[in-house]
Amino acid sequence: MNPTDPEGSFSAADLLLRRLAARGVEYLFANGGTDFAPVAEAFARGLREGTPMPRPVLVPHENLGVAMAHGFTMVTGRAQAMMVHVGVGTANTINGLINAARMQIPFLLMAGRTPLTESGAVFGARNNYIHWAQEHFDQGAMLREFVKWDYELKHPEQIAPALDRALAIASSEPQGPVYLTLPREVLAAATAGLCEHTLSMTATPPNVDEEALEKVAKLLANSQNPLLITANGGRTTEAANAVTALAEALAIPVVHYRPRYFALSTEHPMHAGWDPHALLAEADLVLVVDCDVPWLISQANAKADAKVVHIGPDPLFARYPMRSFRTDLALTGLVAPTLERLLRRALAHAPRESALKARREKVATRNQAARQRSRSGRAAASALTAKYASACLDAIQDEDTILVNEYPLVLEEIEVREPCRYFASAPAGGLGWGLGAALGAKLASPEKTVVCAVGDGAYMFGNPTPAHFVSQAMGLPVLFVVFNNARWAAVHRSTLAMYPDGAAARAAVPPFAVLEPSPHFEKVIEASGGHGECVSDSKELPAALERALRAVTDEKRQALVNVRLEASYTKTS
Ligand SMILES: Cc1ncc(C[n+]2csc(CCOP(=O)(O)OP(=O)(O)O)c2C)c(N)n1
Repeated sequence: MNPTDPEGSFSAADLLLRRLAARGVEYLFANGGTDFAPVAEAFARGLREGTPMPRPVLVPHENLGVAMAHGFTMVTGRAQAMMVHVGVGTANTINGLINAARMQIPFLLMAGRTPLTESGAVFGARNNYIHWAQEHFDQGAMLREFVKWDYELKHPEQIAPALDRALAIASSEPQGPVYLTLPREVLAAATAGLCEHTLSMTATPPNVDEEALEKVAKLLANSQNPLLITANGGRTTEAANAVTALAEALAIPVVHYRPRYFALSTEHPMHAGWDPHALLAEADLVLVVDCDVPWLISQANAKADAKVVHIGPDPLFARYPMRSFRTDLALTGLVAPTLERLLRRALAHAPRESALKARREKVATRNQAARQRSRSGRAAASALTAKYASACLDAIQDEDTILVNEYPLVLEEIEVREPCRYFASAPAGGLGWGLGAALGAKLASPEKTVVCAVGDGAYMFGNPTPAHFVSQAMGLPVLFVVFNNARWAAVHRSTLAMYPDGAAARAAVPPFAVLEPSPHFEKVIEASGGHGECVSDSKELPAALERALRAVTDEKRQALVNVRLEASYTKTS
């Protein structure tokens, strides 16, 4: 084929776009360079010919693009793809990729590869000075630790098998990102044509071992004080329902420790709050459900005679170099089917209903009292604290809201009864996730209101100008609420925790933690047609949030409220 002849046969890039669409990839997040020429050409041809292809989303920073794909998939469960520019673009994805890997988010990351050939004899060969310096000995090496699989396309005929294999591996449990590099000559080369059938399918999830399940069921039926700790137990509606059913039927208090999803309604009688450490002192059986860090060993531990059971698609978190929480049993399985079967088996052991009833009442009373205590003084608008701002944000959200939280929300103040509408950042803590994740969530659920809570630090890590650009360009109105304390409080807190009486604690200005003068973030969003407000008087916050919400829901414009918290760096709280 004459490769420049648009009427010629298919190039590998043509097949790439068709194959992604055929495998159900709806969006191709993209941040291109010289490696994109065959893909750009194929896309224009496909548009002209009405070929089904993923919808491109141009994202002017790679980390934001990965966070968007993450946000889309955390809401839908459907893996998406991104293509970035060779090694330099890949380098910019790695923060988001680490977050996605630790959250087991299936995701296909593709990158161009500088043209392999120098002479110009092969179509697509080097024709730009950057093509030499951009070559890597091993481009995948920089992210290999955080992908399940990586490969470089060697030949155009590999498009279908390589993409099918990549997506199948990404979507098989435990799920995660994969990486494929695409040399320019290979992308531009002609292929024999389409391959219609699927070559690799997602593997079935691990099935829990019945014998081990029976052991846990017996422990559960005989336990006087069981405790369930989870972080990801609400990853899907089915999983959240299964956790709730187990907790209800067997009167198990459920702690969400550093949750990324909510498994139980925050108002559920068995919802035992956000900190497991005190409850460990009484628990004789601890179920650790899809939870990488169930407690901090430096703070507390399970009782010596308690049994600890870890449950999840990867209950050992095998990709974590060290993780030594006591494990008497580890059940490999998806949360929903495993807990459903565990409940059936535990009930078959006929736990005493009178004992369950007494425990249910005791746990519910204690949880209710704790909830009331932590929400007391909610309405007091005297100080513009993170707690007060969280309560104000809570007041403007309802069952049709998706909440994306990159740290600042005080969870005690939040009322969320439905599964799969609260999402928080990955345990890897790669800042810069929130803005993109919220935009991805909005892309996935245009009918929902998406509210994104970030600190001023997280906001700046989130590539705000690219984020507001994408919001406007793609018509994705999100309400961003910046909890602005003009500092990196977490960084300073960690210094104080290690050196409570040290020089840094006594310093007038905390080292490496002050973000002053604080920018007018509300003006950044205005540059992309958004509604921006700054609030420094607590009494004005509810009305400002209402106005911003209306801009999002009624005017379909993105909005930002810059909440100037009363936490100057002279205070340590
Ligand atoms: C990419 C990245 N760089 C640095 C850090 C270290 N870090 C953890 S929390 C934090 C400060 C976050 O500031 P902000 O969002 O304003 O929240 P605050 O701590 O003030 O509550 C930093 C810099 C990180 N987690 N990720």
